[in-house]
Amino acid sequence: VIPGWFSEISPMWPGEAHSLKIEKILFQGKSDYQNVMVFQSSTYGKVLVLDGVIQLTERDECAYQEMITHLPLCSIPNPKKVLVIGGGDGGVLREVARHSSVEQIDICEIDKMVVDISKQFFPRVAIGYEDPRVTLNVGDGVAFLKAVPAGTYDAIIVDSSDPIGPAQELFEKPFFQSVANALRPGGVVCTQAESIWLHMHIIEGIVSNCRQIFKGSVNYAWTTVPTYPSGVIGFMLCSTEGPPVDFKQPVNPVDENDSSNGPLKFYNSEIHTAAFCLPSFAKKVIDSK
Ligand code: AAT
Repeated sequence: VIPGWFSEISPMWPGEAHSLKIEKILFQGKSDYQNVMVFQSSTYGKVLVLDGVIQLTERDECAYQEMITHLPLCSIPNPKKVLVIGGGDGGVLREVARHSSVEQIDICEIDKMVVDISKQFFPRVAIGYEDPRVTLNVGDGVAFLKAVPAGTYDAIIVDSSDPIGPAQELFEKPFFQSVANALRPGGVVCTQAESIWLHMHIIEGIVSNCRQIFKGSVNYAWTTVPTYPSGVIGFMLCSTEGPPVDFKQPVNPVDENDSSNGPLKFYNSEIHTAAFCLPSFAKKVIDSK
């Protein structure tokens, strides 16, 4: 550990640790679920850390939040009801709100402290909560989804932390079954699905579960996020049986004239299609499942 630097050390990426220089620690606390820290970094703006793992930085959060949101929402016409699991910082809400067809945005975040801290330190992220279509539920996403009537949502976005800690069940088969049940026919889900460089074994498991559960299409996409482990992170995108969804061909562009949340910084339709192109080593494993 280098004095004055934050190093992201975890058994999920043994033998490596990305580091950021700390200018100032702004908050340190412990919620019922995890340790919460915010610091000012020298080069990535403010950083939110949960249990020692970086959740977002001001500089590169756009790459993650825009992709996890617009990959699913731009793949179907007229999404109306959207559910976000996790994502308590509000960044995904901010992105969902760019879609004028959306009428209802529900979010289920387990940790109220993440919501409060985001409102205090990350106003350009937490701005997502200001949209009147948003309803916040504080609780476990697993339990919340079990109680959702079948066929409720057009899209579900699972902006979850890593599978060590409160998010563990969000990577397991019964959770994906509740997601499929809560979606309408031809509805879509996008889940945080880790790194092709570090977690091929986890991805393999998710893909094989999803192929059994989602009878529409099952795809893996990825993006670059410099402050996430290995600098990339992926998403599992699936649709339920019903009107077919071709995730690689976006049909529902973001309306950039409605720019109350500022312009898009990362997402465009070319990068949408490109996100589904996989390096050969990953393609081989994912296609074989
Ligand atoms: N948008 C920032 C990126 C995140 S945030 C993940 C959120 O999921 C956290 O706020 C966490 O409190 C919440 N969460 C964890 N478990 C649950 C649960 N069971 N139900 C509801 N919310 C939950 C993801 C960062 C990815 C990091 C990659 N290394």
